[in-house]
Amino acid sequence: MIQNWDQLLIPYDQAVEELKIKFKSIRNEYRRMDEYSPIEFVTGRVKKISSILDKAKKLDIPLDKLTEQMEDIAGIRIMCQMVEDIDRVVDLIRERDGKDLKVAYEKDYIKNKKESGYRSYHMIIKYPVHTAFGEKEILAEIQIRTLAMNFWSTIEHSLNYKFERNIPKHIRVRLKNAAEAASKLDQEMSEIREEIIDSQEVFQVKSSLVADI
Ligand code: 0O2
Repeated sequence: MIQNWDQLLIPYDQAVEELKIKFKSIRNEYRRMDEYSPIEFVTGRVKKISSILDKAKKLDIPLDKLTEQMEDIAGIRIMCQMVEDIDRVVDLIRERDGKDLKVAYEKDYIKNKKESGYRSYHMIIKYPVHTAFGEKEILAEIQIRTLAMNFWSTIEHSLNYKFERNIPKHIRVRLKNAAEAASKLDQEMSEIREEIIDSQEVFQVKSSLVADI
């Protein structure tokens, strides 16, 4: 039994806030230099207590081992426009290994998509948080995905919630078709990547000129 959830979750809250700022800053830097950013937007959350308890039960994690064994109590999601951008973001994170974070391991659900159709690149990191009571290293999961992958997984996640992880077969088949379509959309966009990047750089310069007037 955990007596004080608030205390347990404080470093996770802090880690999510810090990591969001760090990745948003990278995006802002690119934009300020009028360059194409591999990061489109960033979100983050601390898992709800009820979800932590459900997952601990599902994965057989004893509650006194939560902080060592549950990897996604702190979760960051980085959305990219195109699949190639994911590699750039992964490299940006790997470059920080041993600096402000440590990369524990990576899971490539893009090369090895899940049975459900889920695609995303996951990096499990160790992140030091400086709290009022000293330094604490926590685990966090960074999910890196395209906008199309995010669209699909957000919808699939809500259907899983609605059907309590028992999505009816006819909907599952549709979802798999939709996953294929999302993958095709990513491929098509990649084919015209250079043109898209050029057009967005021009568009960004133009909109900043308008904003200056
Ligand atoms: P939430 O609400 O997003 O936090 P698992 O065995 O899949 O339960 P594990 O072993 O921790 O989870 O690792 P995995 O497979 O890398 O999954 C971790 C997270 O990836 C999940 O967290 C989801 O966010 C996402 N994910 C994995 N598989 C799927 C999928 O098939 N569909 C969707 N929509 N998301 C997926 P949680 O705790 O399940 O959920």
